[in-house]
Amino acid sequence: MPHDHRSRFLQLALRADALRFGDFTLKSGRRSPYFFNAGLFNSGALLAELAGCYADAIGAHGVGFDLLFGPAYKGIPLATAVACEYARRGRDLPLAFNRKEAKAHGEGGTLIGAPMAGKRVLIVDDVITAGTAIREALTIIRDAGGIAAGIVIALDRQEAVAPDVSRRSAAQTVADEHGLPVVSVASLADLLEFAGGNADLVAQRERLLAYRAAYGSET
Ligand code: OMP
Repeated sequence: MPHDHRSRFLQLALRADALRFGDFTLKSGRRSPYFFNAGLFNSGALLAELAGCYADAIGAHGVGFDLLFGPAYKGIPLATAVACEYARRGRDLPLAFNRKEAKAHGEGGTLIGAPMAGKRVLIVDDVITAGTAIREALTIIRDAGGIAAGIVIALDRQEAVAPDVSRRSAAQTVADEHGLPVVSVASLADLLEFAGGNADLVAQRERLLAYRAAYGSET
C-alpha cells in the first residue's frame, strides 16, 4: 500500500488505539473482530493529523462543496478539525453542526454554526456500518434547506446491510439512493491490505477475512 492518506490514517488509528481488535458488538447487533472508536482521537495533535487525512481523501476524490456539517456527537469535533485543516491550507469554509436535544431557551433549535440554506453540504462523520447515522444527517440538511453534496467518513466497514438478500454495501446503498459520493479515508479492504503487510497483524487479518466472508459487501 502506498504511503498515502489510507496508510497514514490506519497507522494513526492504531497509535491512538482508535482501531482495536477483539470481540465487539455493533449497533447492528453483529459481533465484529474489530472496532473503530473515533472518540479516541482525543488530543489536538491526533485530531490535527486525522483532519489532514480527511482533507487529503476529500482532495483525492475531488468532491465539490461549500460547507462542512458535523452530525452530533462524533461528527462535531471531526468536522471542526477538518475546517481548521482547510483554513490552514488557505480555504476558510463555513461549518455547522447539530445538537441531539432541541433547546427551548436562548437561541433555541438544534442547529449551530453557519446557515446551511442553499449551500452544498459535505457531511463529516466517523464510520458507516448500516448507514443509519448518515440517513439522519441527510434529513437534517434537507430540513435546513441545504443541498447534500457528499459524505466523508474515516472508515468504510464495507458491510452488506442484508448479506442474505444483497451484497451491496451500506455506503453504496446510501450513495445510490441519494446520488451522492461517499468518500472514505480508508476501507476494510485497505485495512486488510495494510494488515497483510504487517507481521504483527497476521492473526487479526484471518479474523477480519472471516468477518468479511460473513457480512462483507461486494464493493
Ligand atoms: P451506522 O449508523 O449503522 O452506519 O453505524 C455507524 C455508527 O456505528 C457509528 O456512529 C458508531 O456509533 C458505531 N460504530 C463505530 O463507532 N465503530 C465501528 O467500528 C462500528 C460501529 C457500529 O456499531 O457499527
